[in-house]
Amino acid sequence: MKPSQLRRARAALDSFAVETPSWGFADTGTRFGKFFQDAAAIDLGDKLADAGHVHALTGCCPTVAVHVLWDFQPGEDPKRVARLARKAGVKIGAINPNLFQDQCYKWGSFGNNDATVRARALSHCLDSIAIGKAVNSEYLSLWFADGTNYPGQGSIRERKGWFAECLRECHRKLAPWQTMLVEYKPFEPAFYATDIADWGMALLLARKAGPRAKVLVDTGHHYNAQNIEQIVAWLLDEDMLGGFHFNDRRYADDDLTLGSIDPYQVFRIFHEIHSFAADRGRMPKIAYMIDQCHNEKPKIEATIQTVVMAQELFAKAALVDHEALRRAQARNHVVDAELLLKKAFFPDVAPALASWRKANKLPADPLAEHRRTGYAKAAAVDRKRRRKELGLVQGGSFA
Ligand code: RM4
Ligand code: MN
Ligand code: MN
Repeated sequence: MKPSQLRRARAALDSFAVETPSWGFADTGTRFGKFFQDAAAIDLGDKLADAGHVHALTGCCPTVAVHVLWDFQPGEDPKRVARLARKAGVKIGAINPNLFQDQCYKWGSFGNNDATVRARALSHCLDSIAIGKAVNSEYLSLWFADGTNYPGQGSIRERKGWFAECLRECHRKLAPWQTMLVEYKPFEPAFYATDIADWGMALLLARKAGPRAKVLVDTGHHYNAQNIEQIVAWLLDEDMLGGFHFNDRRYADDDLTLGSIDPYQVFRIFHEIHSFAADRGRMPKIAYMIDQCHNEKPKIEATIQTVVMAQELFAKAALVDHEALRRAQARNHVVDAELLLKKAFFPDVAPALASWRKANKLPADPLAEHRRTGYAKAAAVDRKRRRKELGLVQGGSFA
């Protein structure tokens, strides 16, 4: 790498952090079942410890997203959770309310035709905002399983109205330093009409909610032919891109590890962000988060693999020569323009990562270092014993 490229890649790495999800360390499964791992986290303490371990190895994951229902015991003191996180060397990141698991949500949450259920969902969101305030979390991350399965089942417009109303109420309770992220997903669990099915719906609802509501792009929540980087560019241009849920997919919401199927797509997404930053003279504020299911891979290894992949692709995208690209675009030099992207994508950025890690006193190879520490083996022994002592049968909810 040329010294100027090294500098650019290093600066990009300095500006990049990615949030790990608490549920990425727990046993998760498919709709058809779960396969358990002895080293999987049992409780929030384990999840935070695992996240802290990943951060210590990568230096790039200072916060952990939590799911209120899965991670917080009823009546849990949020300050205790914040202390637990601090002890593990991380902070609590996005707060994810759970609006899909309780029986009352059979017919939806904010889109439910029963006003008492909508009120209950809203009050859970307001509790989540209060938790966020108590632990200094900037983000409330909203995903809704709401939708209908059959034509005629519900009034599409009425449900839209209920969503707009409830989201506005949520927004009213945000602290000035908090942001509300609205996630979209085309289908599942609703298979006819998901209430927030695409980025346009999320954008409109976020706009109606208020200025601190933004759109969250989960990379897995798109159809195969959809151009995700174009959506990202539009959201950036509208100042409406709030954050990402990173994962990869072959079909739909497969939650595979980032870049495992199509690293070039992730590169192209990052390129749009770097290109926006180059035009505006500043990096936009974006919450980069992982939302993955590690059903077959060891969870910590999969998380490290994801983080390193994200760093590599972010650094590569920083190497695109924006001025040359502009010139090529102005002259309609299609081949040259395309090659400028490829020229940044293919070279190995390992030297930049190595020098960044060295400067930050981090292990040269986080995955190898993780294996060397024996952390996962020790966790497996400890957690297997604790499960037995607690009489825990692995299972229960999704994470
Ligand atoms: C959804 C969506 C949400 C995640 C749930 C469990 O598909 O991606 O972000 O919290 O799954
Ligand atoms: Mn998601
Ligand atoms: Mn998903």
